[in-house]
Amino acid sequence: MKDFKNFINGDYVTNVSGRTYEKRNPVDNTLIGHVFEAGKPEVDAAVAAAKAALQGPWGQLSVVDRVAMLDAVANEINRRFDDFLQAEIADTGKPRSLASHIDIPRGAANFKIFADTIKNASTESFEMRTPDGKTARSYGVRTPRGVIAVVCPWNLPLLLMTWKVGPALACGNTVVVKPSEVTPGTATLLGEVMNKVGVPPGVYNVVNGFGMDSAGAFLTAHPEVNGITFTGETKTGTAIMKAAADGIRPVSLELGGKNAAVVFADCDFENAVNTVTRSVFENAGQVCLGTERVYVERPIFDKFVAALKVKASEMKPGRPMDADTKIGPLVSKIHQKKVLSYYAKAKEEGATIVFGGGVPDMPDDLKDGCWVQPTIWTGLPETATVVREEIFGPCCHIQPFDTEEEAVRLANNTKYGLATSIYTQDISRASRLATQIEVGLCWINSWFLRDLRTPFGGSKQSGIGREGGVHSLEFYTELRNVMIKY
Ligand code: NAD
Ligand code: 6OD
Repeated sequence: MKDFKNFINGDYVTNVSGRTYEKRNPVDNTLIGHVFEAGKPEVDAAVAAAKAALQGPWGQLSVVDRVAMLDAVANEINRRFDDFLQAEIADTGKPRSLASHIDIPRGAANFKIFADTIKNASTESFEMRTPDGKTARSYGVRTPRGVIAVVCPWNLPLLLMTWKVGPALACGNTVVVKPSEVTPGTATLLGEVMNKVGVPPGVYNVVNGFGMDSAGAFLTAHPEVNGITFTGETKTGTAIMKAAADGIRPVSLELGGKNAAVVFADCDFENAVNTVTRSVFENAGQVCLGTERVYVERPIFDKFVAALKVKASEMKPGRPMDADTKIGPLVSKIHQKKVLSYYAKAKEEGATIVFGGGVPDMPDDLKDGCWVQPTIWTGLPETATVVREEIFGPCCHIQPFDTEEEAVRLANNTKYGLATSIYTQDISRASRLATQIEVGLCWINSWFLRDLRTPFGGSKQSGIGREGGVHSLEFYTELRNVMIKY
């Protein structure tokens, strides 16, 4: 049985309230441990430690030394790869093959990339004549914003947390992280890494707990927090933006999506089917970039639906460590209930269920896990609930289209604007659509192919701001101007 404590000022601590909650394994619902919920006193202590650390040795480090420390963090995550892997798998139930391929390597890479970015970041400089005929030069200086609150979801816990902690620390800030209540493991473990490599106490802090009336709300409302970076649902982003309005704190928001894949008849069919299979079912559909709406040009519609059905039938659910497991459970009972309610709604609204639609038949020892079947629907109108709302499960609706204009209209028919993927051999058409479809991220003949130097973020209600490469500096630093009159 494990205790998940808070990590404040370099120490693992419980709480004054004595309040804990259970962390259960999504694979079989067995109890993994107890999480010490941070209340106001713990959040206050974490923010105070983060503020104090800005004035201590961390604030005095040269960029070169800070970069060396972040490289050491990445190396230590890699050295303890199996510990992180186990923690991530215990929290999420995701297949080992996936976590070892994406979550943990990216957890380390997120420190390396931003260490490299900050090493090479420059600012602008201008010379001008002054009214009295002299010369002046102005230049930009980037300074850390201060204490950054990092509020994270549960779907890619280490990846998404370090995606924000990496640049925040690289820019010289200190952080207080609030991991999702259902995935406290890797954020908590990262405290050990920080201590091991000598990151000064207070630079990295973790407060565990829930959102409303708990650690999340206490942290985002805290007046000594200088910026809030958040990944999660759009409605939570709305609440956080309101909290940030008090004190005029900047926010970076990476929010929900209802992403479309657009498949043209001239696509490389095998690539399109394989890639859409990944974008719909990977991580049991719990990827913000995942596809839940598939639009297929009519001549290949039936063939595509049949091929995706075969792929769905091959998504074998099972234990994370089994080599033949292709899909894990959902993250929690709460989320399973939500996704199954959408499965029921699709049926009620008249969907043709091509595959799935319920809970898979699992062996007795796994029956109590958070399983749902990979699911494909056709035949629904654009107004149907499962075509409109983000489900965050392994499911999609597939619909035919006849013209390029119709495909663009359908893809844009959503309040979200996170990601899209387009499948065609016609690169002119692909480039055209890439700007017509209203999203922050457009993949062509691919999906979730990442170059960490590029801007990442959503349009419309999928977010505010861009992170990645130098774009992260916009949020994690304050850009000042210095003017010298000679
Ligand atoms: P969520 O919004 O429910 O929770 C995210 C975090 O916010 C959790 O740590 C939670 O405790 C905290 N929180 C909740 N209410 C809060 C409040 N009032 N104040 C402060 N903190 C609060 O999201 P989730 O269910 O954990 O994650 C799934 C969602 O995240 C989906 O909508 C998905 O699309 C989105 N997501 C987006 C991206 C992206 O990059 N755009 C990436 C991953 C996930
Ligand atoms: O790859 C990334 O940097 C990133 N932020 C991925 C987000 C995935 C959403 O679930």
